[in-house]
Amino acid sequence: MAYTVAQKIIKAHLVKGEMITGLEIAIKIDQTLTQDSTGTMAYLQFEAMGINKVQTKKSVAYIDHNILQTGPENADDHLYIQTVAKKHGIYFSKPGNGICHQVHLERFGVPGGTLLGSDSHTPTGGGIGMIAIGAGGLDVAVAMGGGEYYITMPKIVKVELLGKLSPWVSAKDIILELLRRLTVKGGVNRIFEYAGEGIKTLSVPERATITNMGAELGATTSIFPSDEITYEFLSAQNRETDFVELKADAGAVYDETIQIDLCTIQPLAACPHSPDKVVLVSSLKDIKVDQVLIGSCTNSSYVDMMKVSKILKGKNIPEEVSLSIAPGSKQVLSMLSKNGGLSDMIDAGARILESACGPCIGMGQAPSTDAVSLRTFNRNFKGRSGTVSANVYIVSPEVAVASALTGYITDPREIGIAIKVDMPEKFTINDNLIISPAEDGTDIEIKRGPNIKPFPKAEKLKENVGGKVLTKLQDNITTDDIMPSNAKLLPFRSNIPYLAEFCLTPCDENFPAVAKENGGGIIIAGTNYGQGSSREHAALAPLYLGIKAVIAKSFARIHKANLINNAIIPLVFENTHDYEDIDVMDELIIEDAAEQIKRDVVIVRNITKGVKYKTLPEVTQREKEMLIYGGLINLMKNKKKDGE
Ligand code: MIC
Ligand code: SF4
Repeated sequence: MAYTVAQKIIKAHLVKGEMITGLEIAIKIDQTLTQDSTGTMAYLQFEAMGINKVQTKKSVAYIDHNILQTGPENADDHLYIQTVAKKHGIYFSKPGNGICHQVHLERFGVPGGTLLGSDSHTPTGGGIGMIAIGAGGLDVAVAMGGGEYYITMPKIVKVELLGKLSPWVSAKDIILELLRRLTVKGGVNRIFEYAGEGIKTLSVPERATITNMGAELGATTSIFPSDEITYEFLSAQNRETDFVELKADAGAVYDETIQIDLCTIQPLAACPHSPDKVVLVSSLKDIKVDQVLIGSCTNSSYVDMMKVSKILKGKNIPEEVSLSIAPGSKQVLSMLSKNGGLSDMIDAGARILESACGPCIGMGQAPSTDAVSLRTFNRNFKGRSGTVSANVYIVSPEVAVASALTGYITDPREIGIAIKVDMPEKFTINDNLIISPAEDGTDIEIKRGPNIKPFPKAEKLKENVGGKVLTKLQDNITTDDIMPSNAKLLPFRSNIPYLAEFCLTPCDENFPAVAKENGGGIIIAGTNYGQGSSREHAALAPLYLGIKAVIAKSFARIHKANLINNAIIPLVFENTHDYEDIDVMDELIIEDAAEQIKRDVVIVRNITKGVKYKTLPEVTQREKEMLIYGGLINLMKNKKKDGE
């Protein structure tokens, strides 16, 4: 039988189920990654499992999100993660070492392997030929403990790249083109597998820019084959022994095919406030720019940074523009500092930021009121920058730097002859910010700061589940809406009672108060509910507020899994018109809930209006059990008790 690259890796890691599209499968996870804003919770859950040492081939804990230390909370959480990592067999990447996805690609990713990360952009690893998937912290904790990871076998989409990009057009424009065509929900339950002669023109970091932003399509993951370009990258990282060749078999069958002729792509931009509002950069040319930010896990590689520094060399940023640059890792920063690239940036007037997520998650650099901000990042959801009135555009490094120089959104083809940067033959390797775990962690004491509060526990499903409709939301609600994360809130990622006070407030200011007054209830939403990040806080905060079910037109993958892990029932309207019928404060009830969930159709009765709605749980057998037993932790406890 002929297999695609993704199928080959899945097959080699298949623990349960069959590789049939739409059916549940379980795969063995080789590597895990966590970052600090989801990591604290993941390690608390790992500790609760009582396993001494991680069972993976490699697990790495990164510190890159909660970097501003304006009080003790973040530093306390970092110390917790550092000590937990040392004790339980996990590598620890210290603050300053860089953004998890960039560093993982450089130092740890292995073609042909599986990677599960508590961050939605984990698919960055697909650039090196891994099946790399983002998940909630609890799923990552289970994988660290040696447990399998469950997904619905996705459709495999072949993305055939033809030809070669024109000068000034870059990898970012390829993924923006896909977002333009498919939208933020176009990738749900799909793996995008890149193929065609065009892939040979893309280096590993460029491939990673594309797989990284596959997350914005809602995809399960994205992947490139592992070829001579992958070998060159690994060899430049002194990791040639990690190389294995991986290509699709002749005659491999894909569920869908998309063709992109690279020669026809032009510089693109995603307009406020969604990564799929993509237009030609040239159509935005009179828009004045206040802020330009270059970096993030999407575009902070050595080559990206060198392009930027070469364009900036000998020039000056105009007085009205603020340009900040965050190289993605210590490796990149160190190489820029040695070859003079960094001084070219500084001399042009750029502010150099720490190698971390920084402004991408609102950790500083919030733009001024009503500002236009151009970013090489991957998400431009309203308010994510820290300034609700800001207009954020997502662009390539080339567009960002050209615009920073002119002060207006600029098609870089207008500023002269394109510069070329080659991949280095050897990267500078210095892993002194990566701390190895202890051989024997028995005597390591875990340091827990006062910021760590117990997390809410889900309960066994009651016979009748009901409550008032607390809020009614539109399409494409993001996890940034459900659980806002900015510099003020991120330090409280291990304090759910505090965070719950802000749950859904960007959409409905009174939501936490109304939820409390009514002793919890039900959320009604449109399509693609919970798109964006992997943060399980977007399920834990609603759990704390007593949310029993979310009834939506459709759900985003990771958020739906997080709801189920925490026993909040996700239900999909069979008839989307029923959405219109429901009003806030209607009293809904699901009678005989467990039996209904088992039968795959759940009738929701609207007591206030005296009508019934047919909804579909769209869950697997295992997920049904989770909902009935009260979430993943309770299910695991029960299975242990039963000796399974
Ligand atoms: C994001 O880009 O939204 C984040 C912050 O990296 C999140 C993780 C988090 O909320 O901590 C993600 O992408 O999963
Ligand atoms: Fe960090 Fe932004 Fe990447 Fe999320 S998207 S991991 S916040 S750089």
